[in-house]
Amino acid sequence: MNSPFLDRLAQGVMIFDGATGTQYQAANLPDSDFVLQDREEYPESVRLAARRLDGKLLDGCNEILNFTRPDVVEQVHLDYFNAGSDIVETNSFGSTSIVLAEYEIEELVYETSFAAATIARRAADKATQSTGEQKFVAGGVGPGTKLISLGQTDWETLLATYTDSIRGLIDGGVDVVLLETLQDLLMVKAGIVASKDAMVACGRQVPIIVQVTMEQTGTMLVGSDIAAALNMIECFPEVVAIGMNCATGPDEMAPFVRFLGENSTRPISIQPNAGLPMMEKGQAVYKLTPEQLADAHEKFVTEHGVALAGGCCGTTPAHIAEVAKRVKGRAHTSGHWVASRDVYKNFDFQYQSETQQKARKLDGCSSLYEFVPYQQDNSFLIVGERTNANGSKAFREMLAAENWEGLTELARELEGEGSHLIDVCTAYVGRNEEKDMVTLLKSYNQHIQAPIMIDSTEANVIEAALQNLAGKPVINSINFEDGEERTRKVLGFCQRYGAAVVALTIDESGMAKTIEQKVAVAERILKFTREYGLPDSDVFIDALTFTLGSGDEEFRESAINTIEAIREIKKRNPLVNTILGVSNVSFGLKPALRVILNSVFLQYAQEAGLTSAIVHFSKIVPETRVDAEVWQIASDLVFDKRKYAEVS
Ligand code: THG
Repeated sequence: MNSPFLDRLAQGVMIFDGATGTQYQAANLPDSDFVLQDREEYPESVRLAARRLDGKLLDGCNEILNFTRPDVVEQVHLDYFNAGSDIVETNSFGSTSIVLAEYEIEELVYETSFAAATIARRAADKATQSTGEQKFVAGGVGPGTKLISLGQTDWETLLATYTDSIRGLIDGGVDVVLLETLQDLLMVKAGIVASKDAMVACGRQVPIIVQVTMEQTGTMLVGSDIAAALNMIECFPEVVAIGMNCATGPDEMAPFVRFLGENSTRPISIQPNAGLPMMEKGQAVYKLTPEQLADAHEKFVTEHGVALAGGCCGTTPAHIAEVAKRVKGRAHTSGHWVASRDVYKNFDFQYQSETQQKARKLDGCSSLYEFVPYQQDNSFLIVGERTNANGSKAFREMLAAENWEGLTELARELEGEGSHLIDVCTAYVGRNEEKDMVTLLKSYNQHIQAPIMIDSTEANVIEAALQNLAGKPVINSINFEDGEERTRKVLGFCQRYGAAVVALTIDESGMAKTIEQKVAVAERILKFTREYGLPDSDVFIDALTFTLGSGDEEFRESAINTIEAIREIKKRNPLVNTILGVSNVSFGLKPALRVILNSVFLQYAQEAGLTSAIVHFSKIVPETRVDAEVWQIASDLVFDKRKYAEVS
């Protein structure tokens, strides 16, 4: 893709702007600037709103200045460009229906953003002329005032208004979309998906920068840690820089900047406040000097790979001038992302480059709260099986009784016994699977730390789940039983929402039985997942087994074939993950025997390269805790080593 912004980013450190709200305040604007008048030059919708508002004061609505005082907005941009900014942010922080509704102008989202982008574009073009260096515009979108993960708004509302806002920004000529001050990972996801939708609607692609806000507590406002944030955001190749702004000064941000420097595959964008606010005469004041901010950025750039440096609350053109003096244009030498810098010369919207995929350090999935690596030290990735309407009587009964608290308690139990992920299935005949999934996930979002594996075969259920899960979940599962259409649909979801996927070795002719068949279906699946831009490690191949409990002649080799298929799939595709619903192997047997057979099967599968398993973990026993003879009998069953009685 051709992007002058990315070309410039590849060359060296870029300087963002500083705070704008305080600049407007400093301009001592009269109240009349916060009243929308009916003026001929305004778009019809704005004129309509003006007539309806009838002189009402929209106190504190800086977005309205895009109509009433474009000269002031433009001057603030020019002040920052003149101070050395390479890129400024449009005056559209609150341009969503959620915020604008507080001023009764929620229908003006597109117009407000469009006007903001037009003004910043004009300023950037003027500054490019006057300074002789190319200046850029970031279309800014803020968090709004409602937290989606806490149920204060919903996916459709947030996606729709973010999309309107970003369409306005793109149509108005921005070079990049900047999602900033984000406090909730589901909000981040909605912002990214909205950016993609807006690009399609506008017919123009622009890169995305995401900046989250880390509170002094060490997490985002709703509790996400920095690893969960990075893990989720790295799903999206459209995001070209990841970072932080607001809440604290550079000192408090330093540990997270370090984390991003060590782990992020994307350049880092940091805009701290001018220190923590001090209260003086009922006013928040920020005390960090321009030199202190520049000192911090110099350290961030030299040690942690910061590539975009700016300021947030309390920073001024004087701060930006000092930061520019120190770090502007510096070659990128630090930060893990520098290893994949070539990406920025050859940027692709659909795919992470191979370099970027290989550089990815946070190989795993995440919940709203935490990152969970696929590779677990001394263990396999444990997926709790009991939160499943098909797999647990207790779950089924609580679902029928709509006992959401009990269902949440059950998930807590799985976490408590060591499950890294929770496999959730709400398919229950006579009930609405999608509605149950959404209700349950809303509760899990607030009470369960572990990431979710969405266990459903229905595309609508999977999509609804993805719209309600912050972080990066795993979809369970796809297969080719009904051909390729549904598989394509679900892989499209992985790309759109950011998710990993489990793929079963089932094709149009049914469940693969031989090693060769299982391996062939796996290879066919991987062609698809790669086509949809999924890194191999985000694919879990499930080579499935039939139960050995039936005693059917046909299935005697089922477990061996599964184990050998896993070995071969791992050998051919070392980065791919493998998974099994282990308890399947023992359906129909007595509970005590199931414990042994499951444990034996799991151990041999692990030795063959199995990386993950859906299990009832408290019922898995290690070989050392099982009577040797009993273990041997179960092994013989798995490996189909029948001993026949001598016929005399
Ligand atoms: N592969 C993938 N996903 C899967 C499976 C798989 N999801 C569903 C299933 N198989 C894995 N989950 C379970 C859950 C429970 C049981 C088996 C597999 C189980 N339950 C007891 C039973 O049915 O006898 C009931 C226990 C109870 O009622 O408490 O065995 O293979 N990708």
